[in-house]
Amino acid sequence: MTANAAQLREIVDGLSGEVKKISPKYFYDERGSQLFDEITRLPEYYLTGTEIGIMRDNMDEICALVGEQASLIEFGSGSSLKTRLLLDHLSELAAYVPVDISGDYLYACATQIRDEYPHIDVLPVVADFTKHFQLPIPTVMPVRNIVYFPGSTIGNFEHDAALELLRVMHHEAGEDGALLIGVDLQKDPYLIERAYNDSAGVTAEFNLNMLQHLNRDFGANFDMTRFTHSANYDQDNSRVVIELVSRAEQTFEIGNTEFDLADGEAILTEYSHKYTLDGFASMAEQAGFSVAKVWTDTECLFSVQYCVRL
Ligand code: SAH
Ligand code: AVI
Repeated sequence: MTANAAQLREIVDGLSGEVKKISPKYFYDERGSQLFDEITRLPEYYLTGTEIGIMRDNMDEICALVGEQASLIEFGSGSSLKTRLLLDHLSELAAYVPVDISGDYLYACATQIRDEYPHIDVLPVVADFTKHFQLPIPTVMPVRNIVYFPGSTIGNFEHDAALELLRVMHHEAGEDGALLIGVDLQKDPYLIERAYNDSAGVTAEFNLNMLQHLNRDFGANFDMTRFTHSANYDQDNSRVVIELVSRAEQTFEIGNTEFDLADGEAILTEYSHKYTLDGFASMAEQAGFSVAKVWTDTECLFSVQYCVRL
Protein backbone atom coordinates (compact mmCIF):
# COMPACT_ATOMS: atom_id res chain seq x y z
CA MET A 1 0.00 0.00 0.00
CA THR A 2 1.36 3.49 -0.81
CA ALA A 3 1.60 6.01 2.05
CA ASN A 4 -1.44 7.82 0.75
CA ALA A 5 -3.51 4.63 0.43
CA ALA A 6 -2.54 3.64 3.98
CA GLN A 7 -3.54 7.08 5.26
CA LEU A 8 -6.84 6.92 3.39
CA ARG A 9 -7.54 3.52 4.95
CA GLU A 10 -6.74 5.00 8.39
CA ILE A 11 -9.09 7.95 7.81
CA VAL A 12 -11.95 5.73 6.58
CA ASP A 13 -11.45 3.37 9.55
CA GLY A 14 -11.57 6.32 11.95
CA LEU A 15 -14.85 7.50 10.46
CA SER A 16 -16.35 4.02 10.54
CA GLY A 17 -16.47 3.55 14.32
CA GLU A 18 -19.33 4.39 16.65
CA VAL A 19 -17.64 7.73 17.36
CA LYS A 20 -16.45 9.23 14.09
CA LYS A 21 -12.87 10.47 14.42
CA ILE A 22 -9.99 11.75 12.32
CA SER A 23 -6.44 11.89 13.70
CA PRO A 24 -5.18 15.42 14.56
CA LYS A 25 -2.15 14.80 12.35
CA TYR A 26 -4.46 15.68 9.42
CA PHE A 27 -4.66 19.28 10.68
CA TYR A 28 -1.20 19.83 9.31
CA ASP A 29 -1.06 20.60 5.64
CA GLU A 30 0.85 23.81 4.85
CA ARG A 31 -2.14 26.02 5.70
CA GLY A 32 -2.74 24.04 8.91
CA SER A 33 0.85 24.58 10.01
CA GLN A 34 0.51 28.31 9.32
CA LEU A 35 -2.73 28.43 11.30
CA PHE A 36 -1.12 26.62 14.22
CA ASP A 37 1.66 29.20 14.15
CA GLU A 38 -1.03 31.90 14.39
CA ILE A 39 -2.61 30.05 17.32
CA THR A 40 0.69 30.20 19.22
CA ARG A 41 0.53 34.01 19.05
CA LEU A 42 -3.05 34.31 20.32
CA PRO A 43 -3.49 36.01 23.70
CA GLU A 44 -5.76 33.18 24.90
CA TYR A 45 -3.33 30.40 23.94
CA TYR A 46 -1.23 30.50 27.13
CA LEU A 47 0.78 27.36 26.26
CA THR A 48 3.41 28.81 23.91
CA GLY A 49 4.14 32.06 25.76
CA THR A 50 4.36 30.23 29.07
CA GLU A 51 6.67 27.54 27.70
CA ILE A 52 8.94 30.16 26.14
CA GLY A 53 9.06 32.03 29.48
CA ILE A 54 10.04 28.82 31.30
CA MET A 55 12.77 28.11 28.73
CA ARG A 56 14.15 31.65 28.96
CA ASP A 57 14.17 31.66 32.77
CA ASN A 58 16.05 28.37 32.95
CA MET A 59 18.15 28.45 29.81
CA ASP A 60 21.55 28.09 31.52
CA GLU A 61 20.46 25.03 33.43
CA ILE A 62 18.78 23.51 30.37
CA CYS A 63 21.90 24.05 28.24
CA ALA A 64 24.12 22.54 30.93
CA LEU A 65 21.94 19.42 30.97
CA VAL A 66 21.90 19.11 27.17
CA GLY A 67 25.68 19.49 27.07
CA GLU A 68 27.94 19.89 24.05
CA GLN A 69 27.97 18.01 20.75
CA ALA A 70 24.47 16.60 21.17
CA SER A 71 22.15 15.81 18.30
CA LEU A 72 18.86 17.60 18.94
CA ILE A 73 16.01 15.52 17.50
CA GLU A 74 12.71 17.41 17.55
CA PHE A 75 9.42 15.54 17.17
CA GLY A 76 6.70 17.73 15.57
CA SER A 77 8.97 20.72 15.03
CA GLY A 78 6.42 23.03 13.36
CA SER A 79 8.01 26.48 13.01
CA SER A 80 10.87 25.52 15.40
CA LEU A 81 10.03 28.64 17.39
CA LYS A 82 11.20 27.40 20.80
CA THR A 83 14.09 25.51 19.27
CA ARG A 84 15.61 28.80 18.18
CA LEU A 85 16.04 29.64 21.86
CA LEU A 86 18.06 26.46 22.31
CA LEU A 87 20.03 27.01 19.11
CA ASP A 88 20.87 30.54 20.29
CA HIS A 89 22.22 29.33 23.59
CA LEU A 90 23.75 25.89 23.03
CA SER A 91 27.40 26.54 22.31
CA GLU A 92 28.00 23.44 20.20
CA LEU A 93 25.52 21.09 18.63
CA ALA A 94 26.37 18.08 16.44
CA ALA A 95 23.08 18.36 14.52
CA TYR A 96 19.49 19.57 14.59
CA VAL A 97 17.00 16.99 13.26
CA PRO A 98 13.47 18.42 12.97
CA VAL A 99 10.86 15.71 12.28
CA ASP A 100 7.41 16.70 11.02
CA ILE A 101 4.56 15.36 8.92
CA SER A 102 3.94 18.73 7.25
CA GLY A 103 6.57 18.40 4.53
CA ASP A 104 6.55 21.70 2.62
CA TYR A 105 6.34 23.69 5.82
CA LEU A 106 9.15 21.67 7.41
CA TYR A 107 11.49 22.19 4.46
CA ALA A 108 10.77 25.94 4.38
CA CYS A 109 11.50 26.22 8.13
CA ALA A 110 14.64 24.08 7.84
CA THR A 111 15.95 26.33 5.06
CA GLN A 112 15.37 29.37 7.25
CA ILE A 113 17.17 27.75 10.17
CA ARG A 114 20.12 26.82 7.96
CA ASP A 115 20.35 30.47 6.86
CA GLU A 116 20.16 31.75 10.44
CA TYR A 117 22.48 29.12 11.92
CA PRO A 118 24.96 28.20 9.14
CA HIS A 119 27.25 26.41 11.62
CA ILE A 120 24.54 23.85 12.51
CA ASP A 121 23.99 20.63 10.56
CA VAL A 122 20.20 20.83 9.94
CA LEU A 123 18.74 17.49 8.82
CA PRO A 124 14.95 17.67 8.34
CA VAL A 125 12.93 14.44 8.22
CA VAL A 126 9.41 14.33 6.79
CA ALA A 127 7.72 11.48 8.62
CA ASP A 128 4.73 10.41 10.62
CA PHE A 129 6.45 9.82 13.94
CA THR A 130 3.77 7.34 15.03
CA LYS A 131 5.05 4.96 12.35
CA HIS A 132 8.51 3.52 11.87
CA PHE A 133 10.92 6.10 10.40
CA GLN A 134 14.64 6.39 9.86
CA LEU A 135 16.78 9.12 11.42
CA PRO A 136 19.68 10.56 9.38
CA ILE A 137 23.28 10.17 10.49
CA PRO A 138 24.91 13.56 11.25
CA THR A 139 28.28 14.42 9.70
CA VAL A 140 29.79 14.91 13.15
CA MET A 141 29.28 11.95 15.47
CA PRO A 142 27.08 13.24 18.32
CA VAL A 143 28.07 12.66 21.93
CA ARG A 144 24.42 11.95 22.76
CA ASN A 145 20.88 12.34 21.43
CA ILE A 146 18.45 14.78 23.00
CA VAL A 147 14.87 14.17 21.94
CA TYR A 148 13.00 17.47 22.09
CA PHE A 149 9.19 17.39 22.19
CA PRO A 150 7.87 20.85 23.10
CA GLY A 151 4.38 22.35 22.93
CA SER A 152 2.63 19.55 24.87
CA THR A 153 1.99 17.69 21.60
CA ILE A 154 2.18 14.57 23.81
CA GLY A 155 -1.28 15.68 25.07
CA ASN A 156 -2.78 15.03 21.64
CA PHE A 157 -2.34 11.29 22.18
CA GLU A 158 -4.49 8.98 24.27
CA HIS A 159 -2.71 7.18 27.10
CA ASP A 160 -1.59 4.05 25.25
CA ALA A 161 -0.50 5.95 22.14
CA ALA A 162 1.35 8.53 24.29
CA LEU A 163 3.12 5.70 26.08
CA GLU A 164 4.08 4.10 22.79
CA LEU A 165 5.45 7.42 21.51
CA LEU A 166 7.47 7.95 24.69
CA ARG A 167 8.91 4.44 24.18
CA VAL A 168 9.96 5.40 20.63
CA MET A 169 11.62 8.52 22.06
CA HIS A 170 13.31 6.37 24.71
CA HIS A 171 14.72 4.23 21.93
CA GLU A 172 15.82 7.23 19.83
CA ALA A 173 17.45 8.90 22.83
CA GLY A 174 19.78 5.89 23.10
CA GLU A 175 21.81 4.90 26.11
CA ASP A 176 23.22 8.28 27.16
CA GLY A 177 20.39 10.36 25.74
CA ALA A 178 17.54 12.28 27.32
CA LEU A 179 14.11 13.73 26.57
CA LEU A 180 13.27 17.42 26.94
CA ILE A 181 9.50 17.75 26.79
CA GLY A 182 6.81 20.42 27.22
CA VAL A 183 3.81 19.22 29.23
CA ASP A 184 0.66 21.26 29.78
CA LEU A 185 -0.79 21.10 33.30
CA GLN A 186 -4.29 20.86 34.76
CA LYS A 187 -5.71 24.23 35.75
CA ASP A 188 -8.88 26.33 35.87
CA PRO A 189 -11.08 24.82 33.09
CA TYR A 190 -12.15 28.33 32.08
CA LEU A 191 -8.56 29.22 31.09
CA ILE A 192 -8.22 25.97 29.17
CA GLU A 193 -11.48 26.31 27.26
CA ARG A 194 -10.65 29.91 26.34
CA ALA A 195 -7.35 28.77 24.80
CA TYR A 196 -9.26 26.52 22.39
CA ASN A 197 -12.11 28.96 21.65
CA ASP A 198 -10.20 32.15 20.81
CA SER A 199 -12.11 35.29 20.04
CA ALA A 200 -10.43 35.77 16.64
CA GLY A 201 -11.69 32.36 15.49
CA VAL A 202 -8.24 31.05 14.46
CA THR A 203 -8.70 27.72 16.27
CA ALA A 204 -12.05 27.28 14.52
CA GLU A 205 -10.35 27.91 11.17
CA PHE A 206 -7.55 25.48 12.10
CA ASN A 207 -10.11 22.78 12.94
CA LEU A 208 -12.18 23.37 9.77
CA ASN A 209 -9.06 23.44 7.59
CA MET A 210 -8.71 19.70 8.21
CA LEU A 211 -11.74 19.19 5.95
CA GLN A 212 -10.15 21.22 3.17
CA HIS A 213 -6.96 19.17 3.55
CA LEU A 214 -8.95 15.94 3.19
CA ASN A 215 -10.86 17.33 0.18
CA ARG A 216 -7.65 18.30 -1.60
CA ASP A 217 -5.34 15.40 -0.75
CA PHE A 218 -7.73 12.51 -0.17
CA GLY A 219 -10.59 13.21 -2.59
CA ALA A 220 -13.19 13.91 0.10
CA ASN A 221 -16.16 16.20 -0.56
CA PHE A 222 -16.75 17.93 2.78
CA ASP A 223 -18.75 21.15 2.70
CA MET A 224 -16.95 23.28 5.32
CA THR A 225 -19.91 25.61 5.70
CA ARG A 226 -21.91 22.74 7.18
CA PHE A 227 -19.63 22.23 10.19
CA THR A 228 -18.98 24.18 13.39
CA HIS A 229 -15.87 24.14 15.59
CA SER A 230 -16.41 22.91 19.13
CA ALA A 231 -13.93 22.63 22.04
CA ASN A 232 -14.98 21.65 25.56
CA TYR A 233 -12.96 20.61 28.59
CA ASP A 234 -13.88 17.15 29.84
CA GLN A 235 -12.89 17.41 33.48
CA ASP A 236 -13.36 13.69 34.21
CA ASN A 237 -10.70 12.79 31.66
CA SER A 238 -8.64 16.02 32.01
CA ARG A 239 -8.73 16.74 28.30
CA VAL A 240 -10.09 19.21 25.81
CA VAL A 241 -12.35 17.49 23.30
CA ILE A 242 -12.14 19.18 19.92
CA GLU A 243 -14.79 18.35 17.35
CA LEU A 244 -16.37 19.40 14.10
CA VAL A 245 -20.10 19.37 14.63
CA SER A 246 -22.47 18.85 11.73
CA ARG A 247 -24.88 21.77 11.27
CA ALA A 248 -27.37 19.61 9.34
CA GLU A 249 -28.22 16.08 8.40
CA GLN A 250 -25.75 15.38 5.59
CA THR A 251 -23.75 12.85 3.64
CA PHE A 252 -20.09 13.07 2.68
CA GLU A 253 -17.74 10.84 0.77
CA ILE A 254 -14.09 9.91 1.12
CA GLY A 255 -12.23 7.14 -0.70
CA ASN A 256 -15.47 5.99 -2.37
CA THR A 257 -17.02 5.39 1.04
CA GLU A 258 -20.12 7.34 1.96
CA PHE A 259 -20.84 8.50 5.51
CA ASP A 260 -24.03 9.92 7.00
CA LEU A 261 -24.03 12.56 9.67
CA ALA A 262 -27.04 13.53 11.76
CA ASP A 263 -27.72 17.17 12.57
CA GLY A 264 -25.55 17.91 15.64
CA GLU A 265 -23.42 14.77 15.26
CA ALA A 266 -19.71 15.35 15.84
CA ILE A 267 -16.47 14.21 14.25
CA LEU A 268 -13.75 14.05 16.92
CA THR A 269 -10.60 15.73 15.58
CA GLU A 270 -8.40 16.08 18.64
CA TYR A 271 -7.91 15.52 22.35
CA SER A 272 -5.60 17.80 24.26
CA HIS A 273 -4.79 16.14 27.57
CA LYS A 274 -3.73 18.18 30.58
CA TYR A 275 -1.54 16.48 33.18
CA THR A 276 -0.58 16.59 36.82
CA LEU A 277 3.17 16.40 37.47
CA ASP A 278 2.71 13.02 39.16
CA GLY A 279 0.50 11.73 36.34
CA PHE A 280 3.08 12.59 33.70
CA ALA A 281 5.95 11.21 35.82
CA SER A 282 4.23 7.86 36.15
CA MET A 283 3.54 7.66 32.41
CA ALA A 284 7.18 8.59 31.67
CA GLU A 285 8.33 5.90 34.09
CA GLN A 286 6.25 3.26 32.31
CA ALA A 287 8.08 4.25 29.12
CA GLY A 288 11.48 3.84 30.81
CA PHE A 289 12.17 7.46 31.75
CA SER A 290 12.78 9.10 35.09
CA VAL A 291 11.88 12.79 35.37
CA ALA A 292 15.16 14.33 36.52
CA LYS A 293 14.11 17.99 36.48
CA VAL A 294 10.86 19.92 36.18
CA TRP A 295 10.63 23.64 35.49
CA THR A 296 7.30 25.48 35.72
CA ASP A 297 6.05 29.06 35.61
CA THR A 298 4.96 30.80 38.82
CA GLU A 299 1.29 29.93 38.21
CA CYS A 300 2.08 26.28 37.34
CA LEU A 301 0.25 26.54 34.03
CA PHE A 302 2.84 24.60 32.04
CA SER A 303 5.97 22.54 32.60
CA VAL A 304 9.19 21.73 30.80
CA GLN A 305 10.64 18.42 31.92
CA TYR A 306 14.03 16.79 31.49
CA CYS A 307 13.76 13.00 31.52
CA VAL A 308 16.62 10.54 31.61
CA ARG A 309 16.55 6.83 30.88
CA LEU A 310 15.92 4.65 33.91
N1 SAH B 1 6.65 21.93 18.36
C1 SAH B 1 5.89 23.08 17.88
C2 SAH B 1 4.70 22.69 17.05
C3 SAH B 1 3.61 21.95 17.78
S1 SAH B 1 2.22 21.66 16.72
C4 SAH B 1 5.50 23.91 19.07
O1 SAH B 1 5.73 23.50 20.20
O2 SAH B 1 4.93 25.00 18.88
C5 SAH B 1 2.38 19.94 16.45
C6 SAH B 1 3.39 19.65 15.34
O3 SAH B 1 3.54 18.24 15.26
C7 SAH B 1 2.96 20.13 13.97
O4 SAH B 1 4.00 20.80 13.34
C8 SAH B 1 2.55 18.86 13.23
O5 SAH B 1 2.75 18.93 11.85
C9 SAH B 1 3.40 17.82 13.91
N2 SAH B 1 2.78 16.50 13.97
C10 SAH B 1 1.59 16.17 14.51
N3 SAH B 1 1.37 14.85 14.42
C11 SAH B 1 2.48 14.32 13.80
C12 SAH B 1 2.87 13.01 13.43
N4 SAH B 1 2.08 11.96 13.66
N5 SAH B 1 4.09 12.84 12.84
C13 SAH B 1 4.90 13.91 12.60
N6 SAH B 1 4.57 15.18 12.92
C14 SAH B 1 3.38 15.38 13.52
C1 AVI C 1 -0.13 20.82 19.00
N1 AVI C 1 -0.99 20.75 20.15
C2 AVI C 1 -0.23 20.65 21.39
C3 AVI C 1 -2.03 21.79 20.22
C4 AVI C 1 -2.83 21.67 21.54
O1 AVI C 1 -2.90 22.67 22.24
O2 AVI C 1 -3.29 20.58 21.86
C5 AVI C 1 -2.95 21.72 19.03
C6 AVI C 1 -4.09 22.67 19.10
N2 AVI C 1 -5.33 22.36 18.86
C7 AVI C 1 -6.09 23.43 18.97
N3 AVI C 1 -5.31 24.44 19.36
C8 AVI C 1 -4.05 23.99 19.42
